Amino acid sequence: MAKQYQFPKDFWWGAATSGPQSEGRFHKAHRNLFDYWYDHEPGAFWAGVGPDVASNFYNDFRQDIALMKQAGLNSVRTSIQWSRLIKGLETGEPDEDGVRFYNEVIDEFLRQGIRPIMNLHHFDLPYALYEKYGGWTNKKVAVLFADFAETCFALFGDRVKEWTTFNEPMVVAEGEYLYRFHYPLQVDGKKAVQCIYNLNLASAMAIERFRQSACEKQGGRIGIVINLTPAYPRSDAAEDLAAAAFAETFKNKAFLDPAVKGVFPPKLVEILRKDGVLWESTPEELDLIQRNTVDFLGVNYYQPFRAQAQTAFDDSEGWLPEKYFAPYEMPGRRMNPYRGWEIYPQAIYDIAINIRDNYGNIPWYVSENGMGVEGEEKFRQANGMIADDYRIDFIKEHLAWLHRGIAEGSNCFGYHLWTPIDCWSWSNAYKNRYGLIALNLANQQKTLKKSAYWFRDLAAHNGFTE
Ligand code: BGP
Repeated sequence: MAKQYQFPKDFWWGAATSGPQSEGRFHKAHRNLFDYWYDHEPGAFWAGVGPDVASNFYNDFRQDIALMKQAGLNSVRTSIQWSRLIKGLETGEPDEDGVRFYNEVIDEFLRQGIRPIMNLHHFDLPYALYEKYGGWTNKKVAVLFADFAETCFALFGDRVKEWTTFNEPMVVAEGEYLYRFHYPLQVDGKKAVQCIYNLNLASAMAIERFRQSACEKQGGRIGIVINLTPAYPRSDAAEDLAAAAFAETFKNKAFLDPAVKGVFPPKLVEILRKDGVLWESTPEELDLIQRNTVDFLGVNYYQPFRAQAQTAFDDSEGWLPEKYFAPYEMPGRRMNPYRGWEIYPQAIYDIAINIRDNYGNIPWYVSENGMGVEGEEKFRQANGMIADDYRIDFIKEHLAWLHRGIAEGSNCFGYHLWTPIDCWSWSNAYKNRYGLIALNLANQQKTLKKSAYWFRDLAAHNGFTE
C-alpha cells in the first residue's frame, strides 16, 4: 500500500547555496582565502576552474531567483561575503556596491515570496585577515567577525528573519589545519584545536551582537549550520566503541555542545588538556559562550563516519585527532559512485533523535543534504531536461527517515537541498553537480532538472506518497 509522508505545517522546502560559490568575483580587490589560493595555484582546482564567475548570481540573481521559485522553493539560504560587503576590513566600512547587491538580492527573494536565510561565513575568510593575523587561529579575527555580523544585522535585519553565523565550522578547522583542503593547507593539530575554539567564540560573539541589535524586536532568530557526521563503531568491542565515541565528540560535539548548551564537552577538554593541546581560553570568553547559545540549528548531513580503534597512529606530524580513532571502510557500504561518499539515509533519523534526546529538542532543520554527480550531461534527454531520478530517490529516502524522526517527536522544521542551481564547489569546481537546476557551462544556460519538478510537487503537497 502506498505510504504517505506528510510534513508539519509551514515546513521549509528549500535549498542552500553560498555567496562564494554562486556570485562570482564582483570585486577582484576583495579576496577571500579561496580567491587567493586560486590566484596562486589554479592547477589545484578541477579543470583549472576558479571562482571568478561561479554561477553568475551577481549578474543573474533575478533570473536565478525566478527559477528557484519555479522549483517550488519557499526558503533559500545563501551567504553574505565578508570580503565583498566590507571594504575597510579594519575600520568595518561597508562597500557601497556590496550593500546595494545584498539589498537587492534580499528584496528580490521577498518579492518572489521566498524566505531568505542569511549565513555570515561559508569558508570565505577575507584573505587580508589571514595575512595580517593568521586567520581563525587569532582571536582578533573573532572580534572583527562580530563587527561584520553587527553591520549585517543593522543593514538587513529589518527583512532577514533567520540568520546563521557559520556554515560547517568544523570543515574550516579540518580543511585548513588537518586535512589540507582549504588554504593555508596545513597539518597542525594544535592550530586546529585553537581554530575550533575561536570559531565557537566568534559565533557566540556574533550572537551577542544579534541580541543587542534590533533584530529580535523585528522577529529575528539566529542559529548556526553544523555538519554532522554521526560516528558508528566498527563493532561492539570496547576499543571500537571508544574510537567512535571520540570521533563523535571531536567531529560533532565540539560545535554542537557549545552552540546549543553553551559548554564544550568535558571529555574533549579533559583529553586535549592531558595531551597538552588544549585551546587557550579565558573565563570571560567561556562565560560569553555560555550566555550566547543559538535559537535554532541547521544540520548539514551528507555521510556518516565509520570508526574503528586506532592501531597505527603516526605522530610524526604531532598531535592529531586520529590518535584516538581510525576511519573504517565498512565492506558493502553503499557509496555514491560519483562523489565517493557513503549513502546512509538512516543517519538523518539518528540525528533527529539525538537532537530530541540530548539537545533539549531545539528547533532544527536539515540545512544541506544532497547528491553530487559527475558528468550529469549524459542524463540529458532529447527534450533538453536532465533526468536525475537518482537524486529524487536520494531525497525521498532521506525524507522518509526524517519523517520518522519527526513522527517520534523531533522538532524539525525544514529540509534544504544542496543546492538550487549547480554551483562552483571549491577545489572540486564543477566536477560534481548537486542542483535542482542545471547550469550548462558551455552556454551558461540554466534549466530545471527532473528533480526540480518533483521538488515543486513535494513542496506544493507538503510531502510525498511512495
Ligand atoms: C558542503 C558545503 C558546500 C558544498 C557541499 C558539497 O560541505 O557546505 O559548500 O560544497 O558540501 O561538497 P562538494 O562540492 O565538495 O561535493
